[in-house]
Amino acid sequence: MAQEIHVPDIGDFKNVEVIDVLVKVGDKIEIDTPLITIETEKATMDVPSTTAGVVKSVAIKKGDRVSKGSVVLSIEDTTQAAPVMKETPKETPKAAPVVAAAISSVAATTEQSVTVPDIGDFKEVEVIDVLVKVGDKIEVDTPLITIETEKATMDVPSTAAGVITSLAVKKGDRVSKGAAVVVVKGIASVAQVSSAATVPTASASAPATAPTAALVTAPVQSFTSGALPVINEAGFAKAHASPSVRRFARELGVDLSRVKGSGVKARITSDDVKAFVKQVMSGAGSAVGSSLPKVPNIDFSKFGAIEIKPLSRIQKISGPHVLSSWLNVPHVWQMDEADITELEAKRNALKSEAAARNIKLTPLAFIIRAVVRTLQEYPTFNSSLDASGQGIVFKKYMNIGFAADTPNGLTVPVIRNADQKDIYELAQDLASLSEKARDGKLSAVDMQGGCFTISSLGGIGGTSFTPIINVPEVAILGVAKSSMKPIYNVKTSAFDPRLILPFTLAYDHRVIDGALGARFTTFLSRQLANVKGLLEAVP
Ligand code: CAO
Repeated sequence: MAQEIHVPDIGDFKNVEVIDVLVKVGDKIEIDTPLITIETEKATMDVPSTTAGVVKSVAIKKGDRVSKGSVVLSIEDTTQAAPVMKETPKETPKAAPVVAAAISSVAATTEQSVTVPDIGDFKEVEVIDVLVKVGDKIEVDTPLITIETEKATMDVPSTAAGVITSLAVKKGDRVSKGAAVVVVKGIASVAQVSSAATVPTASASAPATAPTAALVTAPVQSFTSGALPVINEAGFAKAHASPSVRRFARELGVDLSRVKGSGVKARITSDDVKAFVKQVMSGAGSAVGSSLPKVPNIDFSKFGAIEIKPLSRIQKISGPHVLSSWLNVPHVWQMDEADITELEAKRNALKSEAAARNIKLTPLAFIIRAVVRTLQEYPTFNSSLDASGQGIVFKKYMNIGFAADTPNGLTVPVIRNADQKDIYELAQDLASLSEKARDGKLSAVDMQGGCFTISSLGGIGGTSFTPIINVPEVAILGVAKSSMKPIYNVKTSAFDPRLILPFTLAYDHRVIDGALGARFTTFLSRQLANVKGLLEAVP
């Protein structure tokens, strides 16, 4: 049976703007699933569903204005629960209007008491979260406490800036309009605020306590290399959290649908978000990794003699980097091969001339040149996901890294501006950087700024392998050993002996799809077969 869901009692507010519609026709929703977000001059509120079922029609859109009783949508009730009376909804906004606190007394340089503002008809409302502590430096709008009536959950933000000198409430307390929340000291100039007149809206708010800020800066940057998963917008919208916690999660790039709520009715608190970020930072790892089963801890000495050697410094650094890529990046490996018969003939012909100039002309220089031409054709492979995971950063420069095997472990020196270098210059850079790598003399700068990496095991052996992307790059090329193969010639109907180079392109499937991956390898294969093109002067 279809039921209409209405905007519940929202106090004295009328014609309130709908700033977000969180569901669509066909969505299966539960009781409490947020349906729309509305914004008054006092508060931002999510209007949750009062029944479970499937959305049949949505009566409003973003930008519409609604009042108490406005139809939000109609639902086919799959639970057969008793219908909810239109005018007296049982449930009202779950996630939170942000209600500004009032400053009961103002003294520009002395202490100020911040009190609970006008919260409508509600009295003795429970404090379900205290978001600050004594000593915290807060701004105007920093959420102080979260209170919950039977109708709504609200954050009470500060109307004063400064340092908190005392807290007047604790979790579980009951407060009414005018109750003291905190005392704040050290405000430069804050105009007196009366609760109804000049309260800020939720969008101006920023949870900016000192410890939080410290948490945000460094780790979040490193997460952008892939540790935090991309936000699932549908899940994020449905998460049971107040607007301030949502904003906080957005700032940190946390997907709320992955956070377990410890609050009332599993509501997600800011502490839950912080704990989630800490968990990711600590290497309990990414949101993905945290649920991985542990590797068994075996005492190998039970089975025979053993010797334990420490990992090298390079291994200690590169291990977590490789693991991060492996856990966070959905890899696809596209295998292909190139006919390099002509290329090798030409390289051998040029070898002595190059050697006279003290240049060792290895196949890798040609491969880098071919990769550069391919990246120019397919610039998506010369990109990275941006910090939010919602955009792609296209790089206008082209620095190519190459994996170098050294006695101390794997390093990846970077050839700068590879697109501006010809085969000989690339070969020179390869030789000098490889030597530095082997001698352990690479500087940090030598290994920074790479856009795309090539890992060549061709000088060693193997028919193919699946390289791991060097995040935050989005692709890597793994080159295996070339060998003579009989290739069928349609013109002569005979098999010709050709030198075939096998290679594998690994790419990040969040950025590159399969068709593009195959186009890249096909184009690369053609470049490698066209040695004349590779030897052309670089424009
Ligand atoms: N097929 C067949 N032979 C190949 C080849 C290929 N794909 N690539 C190189 N060779 C040959 C070269 O022609 C050279 O022989 P010649 O001296 O007769 O010309 C020989 O192998 C050695 O080449 P090289 O390895 O010294 O030079 P390079 O420029 O190809 O490679 C470097 C330099 C630093 C990439 C390489 O020494 C190296 O360290 N490779 C290992 C990379 C690695 O560890 N990757 C794995 C990373 S993931 O764990």
